[in-house]
Amino acid sequence: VKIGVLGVPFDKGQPRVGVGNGPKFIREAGLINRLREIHENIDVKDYGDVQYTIDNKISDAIPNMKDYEHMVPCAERTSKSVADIIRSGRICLTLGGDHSIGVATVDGHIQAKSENIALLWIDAHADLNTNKTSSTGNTHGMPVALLAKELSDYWPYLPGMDWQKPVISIRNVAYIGLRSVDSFERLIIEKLGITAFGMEDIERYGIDTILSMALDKVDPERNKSIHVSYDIDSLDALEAPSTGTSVRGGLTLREGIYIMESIHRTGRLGAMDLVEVNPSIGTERDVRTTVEAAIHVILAAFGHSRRGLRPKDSHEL
Ligand code: DIR
Ligand code: MN
Ligand code: MN
Ligand code: MN
Repeated sequence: VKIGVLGVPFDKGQPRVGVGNGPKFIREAGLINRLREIHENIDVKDYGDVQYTIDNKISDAIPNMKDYEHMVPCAERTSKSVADIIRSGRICLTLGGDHSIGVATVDGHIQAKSENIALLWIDAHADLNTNKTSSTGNTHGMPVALLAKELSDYWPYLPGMDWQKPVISIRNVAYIGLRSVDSFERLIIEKLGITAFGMEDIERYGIDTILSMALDKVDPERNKSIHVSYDIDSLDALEAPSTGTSVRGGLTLREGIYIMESIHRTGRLGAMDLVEVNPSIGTERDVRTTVEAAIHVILAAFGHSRRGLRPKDSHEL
């Protein structure tokens, strides 16, 4: 397994400072070496952090899209980096930063793999607002709406975003973990029949069944490259307190890990984002809890086994 790690220390998609330090804290907790320790066939390359410069040509700010002139150049750089990493034969692991970067990582994945991808959006929130429906103007609440073909008519012309095609059909998107959905988002989910599993569905069916149901919808032939965009606030606020918009009643860490163990078993993970870890929120202990949760979820995605791995030459014992 070849992995490319990319940091996107972007925090302008939401109001709280600190989420830009997510990549730094996750790396400092030993992510790269812990990935290498999963087993000897793992090849990890760290591509460092995406740099961008604010685009002064974007003078016409878009109504109700905060810091648009920051979001655009960061997204363009991120998309290119993700596409390059995937083209070089690696699974791209992007560390956020806030979830507005999901536009760019999914776009990059689609650019690199011309075939359809299946997108799993693991989140307490639907991130399905347009600038017309958002009550906050925060772009971390908008990435899925920017990506979906079916919603492209509902956006104004977005200067500087011409490279970004709303290429994914919303039929290829499944949500898991929803429990804080705005009323317009709910309307869109119902109108378009989007595959969306809220916490009550997980309660009812269990996480294993939910995952099969999700893949039956977005990847029925089990042949797509899978993109998992994992918002750490999908986990319960007790499991991941250091995040900007935590919501109680979420996934346990066990369910959160199980999702990625299952996706690993498909052998078709193409890219994963781990976003919204904010080390400036909560106590030192909260930060440690959250960063460790993020790392456990990531390690599961790349084959870490909770039952332990057999030693390589165990047949000789
Ligand atoms: C809300 C909150 N739906 C918004 N979104 C969050 O601002 O659009 N996304 N917290 O992660
Ligand atoms: Mn999100
Ligand atoms: Mn969220
Ligand atoms: Mn968010």
